Amino acid sequence: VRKKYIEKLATVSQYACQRRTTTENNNKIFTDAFEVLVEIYEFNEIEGPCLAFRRAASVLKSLPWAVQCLGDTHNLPCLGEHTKAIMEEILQYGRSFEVEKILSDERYQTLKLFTSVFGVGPKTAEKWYRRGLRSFSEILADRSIRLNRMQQSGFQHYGDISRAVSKAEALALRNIIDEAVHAITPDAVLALTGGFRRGKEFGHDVDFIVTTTEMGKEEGLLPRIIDKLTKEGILLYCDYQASTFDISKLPSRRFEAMDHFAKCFLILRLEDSQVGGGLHIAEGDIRGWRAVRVDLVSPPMDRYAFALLGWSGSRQFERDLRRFARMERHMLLDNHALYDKTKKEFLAATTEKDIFAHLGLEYIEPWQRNA
Ligand code: DCP
Ligand code: MG
Repeated sequence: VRKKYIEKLATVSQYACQRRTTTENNNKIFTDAFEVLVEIYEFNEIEGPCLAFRRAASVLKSLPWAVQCLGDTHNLPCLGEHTKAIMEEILQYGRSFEVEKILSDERYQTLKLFTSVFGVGPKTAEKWYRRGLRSFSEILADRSIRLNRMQQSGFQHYGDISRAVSKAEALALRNIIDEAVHAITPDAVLALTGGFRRGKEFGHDVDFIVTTTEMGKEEGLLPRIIDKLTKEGILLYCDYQASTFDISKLPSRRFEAMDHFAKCFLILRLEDSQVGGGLHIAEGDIRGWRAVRVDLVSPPMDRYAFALLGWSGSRQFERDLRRFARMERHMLLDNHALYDKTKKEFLAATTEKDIFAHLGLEYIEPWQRNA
C-alpha cells in the first residue's frame, strides 16, 4: 500500500476538504509532536508556525500508511523545513528534543494546566502565570482573583469534565436531549455533531444541533429545553447566548469567531443507570453519576445544512473548507451561509451534499473529516 501510495503522492491535496481522514492515525508519533508545537506557538501568539504545524499534522493524519523515512514525504504538501527537521529527529531517535524541551518547560506546563479548566483561555492563563501562580490551589487561595461563573464551574467539576466522554455517554445524552425536545415540540430535529458524528470513541464534550422543521419555531426552543433540564435536576451549569443571526450578512472571514445562532454551553449530570455499559469514570468512584460538558446550537431550519457542516468539524477540516472556498472558488463559507462573490449571490443548501456540490468538491463523509 505504502509503495503504491508514494507513487501517487502528487495527488495529495493541500486542502483537508480534498482528503479523506479517518480516526485511524498511522503517524501519531509525528502528529503528537506537531500538536505540542501548535500549542506553544498558540500560547506565544505566533500565528505562522502554528498554522504550518496544524496543516502538517493534518496531512500526515490523512495517510493510510506510516512515514518510515523522509523520502516518503517527498511530494507531500504543507511540510516545511522546520516540520521535516522535527520528523527527522523522530525518525532517527524516536523522539524530538525540541518537543521534549517544551514539554518540560514550566511555563508550557502551567499554561497547559490552567487552560484545561473550562472557561480559562490562553490570555487568562498567561495573566495568572505572570502573577507567579503555578497550581490550582494557588489560584483558589489568591483573594485578588475573581473567577467568573464559568471558571467557578470549571474548577468545581474539574475532575469530571477533564475526563474524556465516551461514545456510550454521548448516546445516553442524545436520548436525554431527544426526550426533552420532543416533549416540547413534535417536529423537533436533533443531530449529534462534533467528534462523535465523525466516529470518535471519546470526546471532550458532546455537541448537538436542535431545531424545528417549522421556520421560526426554533426561537425560544433552547430556553424551554434549559427549563426542562433544570426541572429534571440535571442542569449543573448553563451559559445561554441568544441568536444574533442576521440573514443579510456576508459569511465571516474569521474562523475563530463564534457563529451567531442561539446556543448554550452546559454541564449536565449523567447517571450511571442512563448509560449502556456504565459511566466512563475512575475505578472506585462510587457516586453513580458524572458531570459532562454539552453544547447545543439552534439554527433556523433553512441554515441546518451549514450549521451541521460547521459543527461536525474537525476544526482543521472547517478551516480548509473555508480557505478552499475563498482561494479556489471565490466564495465565502461559514456556519450560516455560502456566498458566491462572482455572482454576488447566496447559494442555498438543504443538505451537506448540496454545499460540497456548490463548492465543486467530492462529498466527504463525516467519518472521513478527522483532518
Ligand atoms: N465549532 C465552530 N465554532 C466554534 C467552536 C466549534 O464552528 N467556535 C465547530 C468546529 C468543531 C465542532 O464545532 O469541530 C465541535 O467543536 P469541539 O470543540 O467540540 O470539537 P470536536 O467535537 O471536534 O472535538 P472534541 O472531541 O474535543 O469535542
Ligand atoms: Mg465536541
